[in-house]
Amino acid sequence: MLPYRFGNSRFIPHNRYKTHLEVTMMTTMMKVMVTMVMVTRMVMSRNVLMMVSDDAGLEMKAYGNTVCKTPHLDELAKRSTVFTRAFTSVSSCSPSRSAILTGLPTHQNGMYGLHQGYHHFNSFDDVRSLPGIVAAAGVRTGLVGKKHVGPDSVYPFDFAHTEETESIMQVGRNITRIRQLVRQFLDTNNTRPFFLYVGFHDPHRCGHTHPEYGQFCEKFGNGEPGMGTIPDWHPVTYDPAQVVVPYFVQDTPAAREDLAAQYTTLSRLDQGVGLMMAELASAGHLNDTLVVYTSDNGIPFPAGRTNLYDPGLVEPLLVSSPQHSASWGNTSTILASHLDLTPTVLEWLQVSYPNYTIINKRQPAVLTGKSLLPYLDHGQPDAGDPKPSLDVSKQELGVWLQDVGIIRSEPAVYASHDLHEVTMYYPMRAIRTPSYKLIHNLNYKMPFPIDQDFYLSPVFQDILNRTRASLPLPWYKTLRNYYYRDEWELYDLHFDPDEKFNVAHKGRYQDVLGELRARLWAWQNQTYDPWLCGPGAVLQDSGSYATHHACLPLYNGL
Ligand SMILES: *[C@@H]1O[C@H](CO)[C@@H](O)[C@H](O)[C@H]1NC(C)=O
Ligand SMILES: *[C@@H]1O[C@H](CO)[C@@H](O)[C@H](O)[C@H]1NC(C)=O
Ligand SMILES: *[C@@H]1O[C@H](CO)[C@@H](O)[C@H](O)[C@H]1NC(C)=O
Ligand SMILES: *[C@@H]1O[C@H](CO)[C@@H](O)[C@H](O)[C@H]1NC(C)=O
Ligand SMILES: *[C@@H]1O[C@H](CO)[C@@H](O)[C@H](O)[C@H]1NC(C)=O
Ligand SMILES: *[C@@H]1O[C@H](CO)[C@@H](O)[C@H](O)[C@H]1NC(C)=O
Ligand SMILES: *[C@@H]1O[C@H](CO)[C@@H](O)[C@H](O)[C@H]1NC(C)=O
Ligand SMILES: [Ca+2]
Repeated sequence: MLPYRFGNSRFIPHNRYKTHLEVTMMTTMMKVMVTMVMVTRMVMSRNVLMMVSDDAGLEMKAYGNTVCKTPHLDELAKRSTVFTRAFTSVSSCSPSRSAILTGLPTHQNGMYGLHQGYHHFNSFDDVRSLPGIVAAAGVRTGLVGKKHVGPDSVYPFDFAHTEETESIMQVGRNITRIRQLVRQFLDTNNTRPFFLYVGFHDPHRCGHTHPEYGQFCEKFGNGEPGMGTIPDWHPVTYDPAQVVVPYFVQDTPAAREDLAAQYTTLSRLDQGVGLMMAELASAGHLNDTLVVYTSDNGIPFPAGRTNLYDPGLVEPLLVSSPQHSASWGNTSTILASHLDLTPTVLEWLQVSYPNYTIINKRQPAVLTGKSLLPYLDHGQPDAGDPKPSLDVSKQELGVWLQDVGIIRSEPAVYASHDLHEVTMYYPMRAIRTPSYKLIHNLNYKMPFPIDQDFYLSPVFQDILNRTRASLPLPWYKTLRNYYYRDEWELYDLHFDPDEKFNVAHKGRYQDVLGELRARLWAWQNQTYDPWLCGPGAVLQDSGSYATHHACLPLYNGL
């Protein structure tokens, strides 16, 4: 047990935001503490290091992958609660990062798609994000690496070295450069609490923008002629025959080579995470900093990034709290969402969410996520199984289905996707419980769109080539059913964790479908989703409908 752990997180000393009475109470409590030196230090500071990787998945030992070598993430997992059912709220870079930093889903914060270039999506001007909220409470904020959100007024950082100020290759992939910048941030002023966000660009693909460095920029800085060196990186290479091919990727030589390249880039990310932890330790902040590691969206493989299937939504999530060392290395199977990260950081820093409205709505913006700190006390010993497995027999499930009330009591996370690139309009909404996934494809009459980056990837080219040439394609879908989706997709995850059989039209699932649709609709309504009434009706919420919103029918047959 750490000397400064009081057992109740509400009583963690933090003079800056406490009333005089609370401070007096806590001072009294502290007098009974034996190790005064540590306590005094902790009183001064309560910090956050949030590390967000780019398109990384579960390729690490803590999530059952023993082929991809990630010793530093493994180390971090040993001092974290490992959330084995963590989900992004949208599987697209800028929208996801905006949701992480605001606690609001993409349709509520306005970041409907990518921020860069001609996509140019931005959050609404009056949205409040973590860096702005905590800065107002005296916390120093820093961002090193990929930002990919805007406008600056919504996402202000005191210290920022991003793709907007220098090359993303340097601030996002050169781990030596990242380490130098993080050290600079930690050295600048270590008397104020800080919120430091490190946005690794690894292991994002780069075949589309920098093919000279390989499909995943796995050669950048590896010391070979023309590649430069990254002094802190020791590349790890893999035999394509050895990689773990996930169920949603075709098992072909092209896909295996793609995965092997991804693994090599993951070694740079992993070593970067190790460097960040070493910097935190040498700055003396290992014991007063909440460390969060996650990735923004699913891996850039079929059914992954830009999809709301689990390969697109499932994320690694390690939360390391020095206040919760008893649960270090334990797993938590609660459903965690990226929408929980803003409430988690706010609780840790003891800053409350501001009371304000977005786009002239009469109701204040509310966070639909939850703080994860209370769950750090309820970890389970590692069961070694990251997949949902509730051990419900078919018979039990029959009973379960009849009692919709039980389903209602199941926890849920939500997802909302509108675009990725500006041309890729494909709005989807989803609710996921431990037992079910329901996806609403609003634009289901159109083929699912493919982004420029993924299009050129070997794994997708292989699917196109094999489909065109009618060659065997050992994949769990066909190109046609990947493109054309039903309006409602319901998956029974106990029997079908790979989401292969849509049961939305099956009679015995109609109660579940109705229940999940109602909950999804209520969440969309609560988060002011402009897509609330699609595709069969039009939302009216102003003028004479200002006080009672309505979905007015289009008679379009949908
Ligand atoms: C953090 O706290 C633990 C437990 O009290 C202690 O063993 C360790 O030395 C501390 N580390 C630092 C860097 O202060
Ligand atoms: C460090 O932070 C304190 C508190 O906000 C401030 O008064 C001081 O000027 C800062 N020092 C530096 C070197 O930035
Ligand atoms: C990475 O950054 C270090 C420190 O700035 C620099 O010396 C090195 O050349 C960079 N490597 C690449 C590949 O750009
Ligand atoms: C973590 O797991 C261990 C067993 O490995 C268990 O004894 C302990 O109670 C768990 N801690 C928490 C906080 O759940
Ligand atoms: C938020 O602000 C509004 C408008 O000023 C006020 O009516 C409401 O009571 C406030 N809510 C809270 C929880 O403070
Ligand atoms: C796909 O086919 C094109 C055109 O024949 C070829 O250039 C490319 O190498 C193939 N790619 C894969 C991954 O099979
Ligand atoms: C929809 O949201 C509005 C505004 O927050 C709320 O007043 C209303 O009760 C909600 N309707 C439903 C059915 O949840
Ligand atoms: Ca991404």
